[in-house]
Amino acid sequence: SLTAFSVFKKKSNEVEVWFPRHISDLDRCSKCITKYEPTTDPRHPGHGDEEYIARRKFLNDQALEFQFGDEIENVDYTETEHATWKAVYEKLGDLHESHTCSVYRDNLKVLQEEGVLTSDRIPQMRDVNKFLQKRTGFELRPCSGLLSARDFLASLAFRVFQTTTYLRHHKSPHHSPEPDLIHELLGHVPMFSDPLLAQMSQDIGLMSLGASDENIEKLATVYWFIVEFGLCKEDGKLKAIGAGLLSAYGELIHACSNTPEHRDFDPVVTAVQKYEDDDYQPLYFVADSIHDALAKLRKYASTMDRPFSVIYDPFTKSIETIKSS
Ligand code: HBI
Ligand code: FE
Repeated sequence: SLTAFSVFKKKSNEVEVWFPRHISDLDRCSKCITKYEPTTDPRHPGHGDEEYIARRKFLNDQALEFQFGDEIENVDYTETEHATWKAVYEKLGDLHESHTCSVYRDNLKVLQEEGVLTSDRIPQMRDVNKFLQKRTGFELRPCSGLLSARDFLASLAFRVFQTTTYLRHHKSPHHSPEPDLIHELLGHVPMFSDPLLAQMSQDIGLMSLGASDENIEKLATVYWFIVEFGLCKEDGKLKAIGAGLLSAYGELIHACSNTPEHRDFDPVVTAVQKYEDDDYQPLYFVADSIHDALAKLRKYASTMDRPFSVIYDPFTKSIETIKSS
């Protein structure tokens, strides 16, 4: 089948990388990379647990079947899964006032008031989508694990967030080496409810379309340090804006403490910073605000070279390109 990696269109001397032009093309953007598989990696808390591995595979296989236009199927979560959800939900709640930004707290409150996020039950993706639709037009689409950066970022261009549907292992509720549904729902969803964070995510996605491997790496790194592990300053204190922090009790405390290094967010510097993906970060970037991060990112975007510019049409959910002269 065709993927962003396998299709190249050759025109005279130029090689043009295939990229999705319409939201339905995201059916071809589901390439997973294997890292931290519970089947083979002893660092995965589910390693050796056959029941967990089978459950994760069942949910991933179901996610892979999803095609554009399908109604998202409800998942019948087990009592163990609901209990894991509840444990994480309640423990993270202790840090909300002290460690999370106001955008997060405000949106989480609305999600709770509308009954979309409750501690007792794992919400269904369809119900979350109804909420996001009226806030920012972002939508969750089921995916089957860690995607290639190229496919993952391309989805953001269409305000689509590829979402895992399995949960972390019940013996390790406060840490997961890979994205899981708890990370997506408690970390990302309240932030994608914010118009500026939504716009910033879509901007990163639009910049990624047809970009060189080198630029994809830079954009993935910016995404990592701001959308996943970003901090901002509020009332003179460090607060989390990144979903990887908002969904991880231990690292949330670490990130806002004096232990790690903190530097001002600057896309030019951030884009080439090496990062840690199997331990706490030794370094975090701090933005003045989400507004400030978006402004800096837009300035950075104008310096990224591509032989064409990209226009997103929200009415048809499609991309037009204009050749640069
Ligand atoms: N895939 N499902 C999923 N979720 C992520 O958060 C994710 C991904 N693939 C790549 C990725 N994040 C990172 O490389 C980002 O920095 C782009
Ligand atoms: Fe994430």
